Amino acid sequence: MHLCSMKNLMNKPYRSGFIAIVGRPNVGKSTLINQLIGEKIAIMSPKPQTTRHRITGILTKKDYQMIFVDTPGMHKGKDLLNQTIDQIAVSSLSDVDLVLFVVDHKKGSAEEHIIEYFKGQKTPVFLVINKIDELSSKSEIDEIIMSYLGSYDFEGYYPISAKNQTYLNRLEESLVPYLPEGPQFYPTKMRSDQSEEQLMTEFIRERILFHTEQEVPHAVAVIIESMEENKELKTLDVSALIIVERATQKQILIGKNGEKIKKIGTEARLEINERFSKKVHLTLWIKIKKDWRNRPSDLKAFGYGE
Ligand SMILES: Nc1nc2c(ncn2[C@@H]2O[C@H](COP(=O)(O)OP(=O)(O)OP(=O)(O)O)[C@@H](O)[C@H]2O)c(=O)[nH]1
Ligand SMILES: [Mg+2]
Repeated sequence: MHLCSMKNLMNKPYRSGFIAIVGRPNVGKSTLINQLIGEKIAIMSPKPQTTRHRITGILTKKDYQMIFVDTPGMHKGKDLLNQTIDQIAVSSLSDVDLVLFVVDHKKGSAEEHIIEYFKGQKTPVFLVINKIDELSSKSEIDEIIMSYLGSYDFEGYYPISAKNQTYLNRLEESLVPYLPEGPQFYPTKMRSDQSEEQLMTEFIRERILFHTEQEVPHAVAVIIESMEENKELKTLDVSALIIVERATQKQILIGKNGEKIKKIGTEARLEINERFSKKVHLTLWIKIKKDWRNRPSDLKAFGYGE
């Protein structure tokens, strides 16, 4: 054996790469990214279309760095906001080293629509079958896999439960060979490329998703208006604006005697306090902006789009 090949055996090359997580809304993509990197960087909710941005989660180990890209659930939406966020997911397919296509139950038309996007590109795709905790037997997993055989040449099939962390280690190990040799792109402690401000708006929006129904969650945007250290009280004073489309939605958010908005505010504040280890004083305002989801300038102002 040559000396240089011995050296290669002893010094494993560092690997680093980008892995996109795509799939239909609500299959558990954000839950998966949070569990993989061990920190909540993407909000999660039982409502479809929770994620609206391209969110980066960074996992750094001794031998490799994986940069996961969480994407909005792909579907054919009607309004401009939906088309914009669908485009974010589609554009995440290129310029990555690997794609994790997350599904839960059997293949439907949404999955077929997404598979069409894979056909035009060369990036390898893993089929990740999530929520296996909801299945009662292994044969149900086999049935799901069978329903995908023949529709695309997947690189591998990975049943998991993101919620219960089942088989996540196995999935992570299987990703390593797909990372090219490369440098550590981000500092070891960095978990996401989101700013504090972005995370705060998302935590507030998550609480709104939990406390509202039907069209309200989709009609809401949140922006931080101001953020200031209060030296006297040793607090961080944050003022956030919740945008809705109609007066009825504003009423729903306020709730009887203002109880709903109070609850949303308290829960968001507690989470922000804990996450940033700061005592936060949070003030929420609600503003009506008719049809903002169809106005390019509003979408941009509220942080949507690339
Ligand atoms: N039973 C079960 N539920 C899960 C699992 N993973 C995620 N969920 C639930 O599925 C729902 C959707 O999870 P998200 O992570 O927000 O899904 P998403 O794919 O990011 O959704 P969008 O952002 O809307 O595209 C939440 O209620 C999660 O708790 C799992 O492994 N098992
Ligand atoms: Mg999501």
